[in-house]
Amino acid sequence: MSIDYSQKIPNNVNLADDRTLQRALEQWQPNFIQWWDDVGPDESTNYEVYLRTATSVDPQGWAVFDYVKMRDYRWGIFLNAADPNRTVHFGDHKGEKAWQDVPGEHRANLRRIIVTQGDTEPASVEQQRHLGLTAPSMYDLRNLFQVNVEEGRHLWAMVYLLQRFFGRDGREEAGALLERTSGDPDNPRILGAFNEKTPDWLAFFMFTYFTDRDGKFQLAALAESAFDPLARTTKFMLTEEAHHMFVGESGVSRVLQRTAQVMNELKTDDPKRVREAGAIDLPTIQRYLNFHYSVTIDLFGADQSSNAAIFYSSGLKGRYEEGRRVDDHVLKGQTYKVLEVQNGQLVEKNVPMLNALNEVLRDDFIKDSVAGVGRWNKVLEKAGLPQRLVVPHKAFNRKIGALAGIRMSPDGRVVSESEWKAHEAEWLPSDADRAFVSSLMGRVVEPGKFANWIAPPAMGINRQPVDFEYVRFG
Ligand code: BYC
Repeated sequence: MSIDYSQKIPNNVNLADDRTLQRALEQWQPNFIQWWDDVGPDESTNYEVYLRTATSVDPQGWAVFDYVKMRDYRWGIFLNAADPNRTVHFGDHKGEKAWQDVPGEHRANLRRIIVTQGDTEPASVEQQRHLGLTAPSMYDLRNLFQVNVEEGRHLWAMVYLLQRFFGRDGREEAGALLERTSGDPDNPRILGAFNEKTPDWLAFFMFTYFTDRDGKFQLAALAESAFDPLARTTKFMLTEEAHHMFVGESGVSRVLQRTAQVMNELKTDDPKRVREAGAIDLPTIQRYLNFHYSVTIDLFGADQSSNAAIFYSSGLKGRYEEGRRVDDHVLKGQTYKVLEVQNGQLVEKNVPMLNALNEVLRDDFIKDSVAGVGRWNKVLEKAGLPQRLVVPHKAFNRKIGALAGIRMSPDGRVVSESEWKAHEAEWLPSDADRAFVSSLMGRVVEPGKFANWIAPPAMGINRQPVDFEYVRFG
């Protein structure tokens, strides 16, 4: 399973043995580079960045670090090792041998899932393209670029599946993945959160904490798939994804650490005074959290979805940690609680579990997210501050599913339109909040220096010192 780097496209799938596929991918490759040049990280072409590159899919020592110009990064196709005895372990095909090819009857659905997954990867690169110009440190700049090149690789992962298993439509879909653009009114990305802006570094950290975590849960669900190549490729993507969530979690922690320090120095919790001292006040951080959390939980789809039931029963997409659950893994006749509004009140109702699998995954995501917010609160606690961050109610600011469009306060009260209007600027980032955060975003890139609004990290990348030269500007 070692990766062949002597090829134009590094891979561990014996690409050289399939000349037609190799040619198709080699034709797509310059279009990918063109896309990277057009909408990838701004002004970064000549930078040499201290990046990790996958060298194997062995969890022990799978990557090396070195200086790389990003457009020379060796994007390639890396699948986890195959288990020849693997069987389908949920849904109607439970117990059958896992599929090495796409069964005709599931072709359209599988293609749709792979395209939706693939679409998010380049979208996030597009959303983050200007952030390098306002990096709070060289360390953070490197992390941004690491995330960007790996999202590019995740696009390769999905494009491989499309081109290898879906013939002509697969090639067309691979092309279209480079044509849609985040936020483009005429040809937008598929899912809502991937058309939002990521205009500043607080937004970037919230995105990598919350939205990359959607990636973790969706990829984990796809890693259960009966379609073995999808399972193997998403398993390896999860290895890379962990660092992205680390960037978000530690990024927000460091913002909080700096804010707490300023609050303690000034002995104040007055947002105005915290802002005057050049730090980000806690209510603004809470509003950013509310926004990114609510937009991200929409990514799990409608609370009741017949697609979700079909994806599960036909073996295309499992649950998070399917193998660890103790039930029949078929779920027929079982129920799950979802929320809806009746007479102005939120009520729970039981629905068939198979139709509620988007909600099941959303609830798993929520548990995991809340745990990390608890770790953020430890930063405040350690600083001796009584304030705490909280995740808003699940029904707050939703645009997808039964709760879409319901006016709801973050603490879970159904509110009138006028109450919503009166409080919106306390609950979600206002233009003024965004303008303030953006006013702090100067570029700090001398090794070891950090912008005033964020604390340095506890340690560097790959055991390098914090003041290591992570980026060499050409
Ligand atoms: N925005 O029946 P429903 C990542 C659409 S993130 C706009 O609930 P379903 C990453 C839906 O497509 C992980 N539209 O749909 C993170 C459907 O449209 P059609 C990405 C939405 O199929 C950071 C209609 O509404 N991976 O990797 O049950 C950086 C009805 O909805 C949205 C995946 O998502 C939305 N938020 O569920 C980089 C995995 N939500 O058919 C990367 C693959 C729903 O009526 N995708 N719609 O036109 C899936 O499994 C499913 O497509 C979804 C939707 C769970 C997303």
